[in-house]
Amino acid sequence: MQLIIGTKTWSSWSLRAWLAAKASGLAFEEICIPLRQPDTKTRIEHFSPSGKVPCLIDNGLAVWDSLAIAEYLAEEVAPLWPLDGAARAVARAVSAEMHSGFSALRTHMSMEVGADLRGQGRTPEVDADIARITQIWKHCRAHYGSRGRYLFGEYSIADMMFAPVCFRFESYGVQLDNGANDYLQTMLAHPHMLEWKAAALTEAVTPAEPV
Ligand SMILES: N[C@@H](CCC(=O)N[C@@H](CS)C(=O)NCC(=O)O)C(=O)O
Repeated sequence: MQLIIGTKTWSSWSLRAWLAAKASGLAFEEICIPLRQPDTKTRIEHFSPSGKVPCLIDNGLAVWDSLAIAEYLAEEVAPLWPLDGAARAVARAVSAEMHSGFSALRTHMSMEVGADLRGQGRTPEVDADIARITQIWKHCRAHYGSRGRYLFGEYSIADMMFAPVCFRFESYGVQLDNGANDYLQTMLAHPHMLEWKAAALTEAVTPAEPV
């Protein structure tokens, strides 16, 4: 399989699919297309019908969109959702909420892995997004997290969906209470998060407006 992703510093959607591919244990070829370049669109469209990354190519089948890729890997390669039915339903609900919401956070705190942006990006709408995200984290940890350190105990797609938020909270210096901060630190210390961050810190990026 091939996974088409964008610049690791910025591409929050790519991060989610990449984490799913890594967690599945799949041997995949990673093709990274630099974002915010004149030829970015054309290069992505060569692989992805939506013109966006991430896109997974499996034997000629293109699967685009981060959540669809995670679902595909969960069906075809390895179980990536919680095994308990109720936990799985809530994991899907919070993943869908992350996938379709939090536009203020996306707009004002775009992902810049490794950047020091402390204190920037705070608006009342962003604060409301942060409050809802930490509420989700604490609810999941309290009700479903007893078997491990992740939202549903074991590491799952739900954690991967919130992974870019973790890098944002780190860059923008968002202070959290103990319960939420414990989870944030767990995520930031995950080996795949550290691997992505190390790659982001060494890639060549041309400064440009967020996409
Ligand atoms: N909902 C999509 C969003 C994908 C998306 O917006 N990707 C951005 C990069 S993070 C992109 O490909 N932008 C096109 C461009 O930069 O030309 C998903 O979940 O995969």
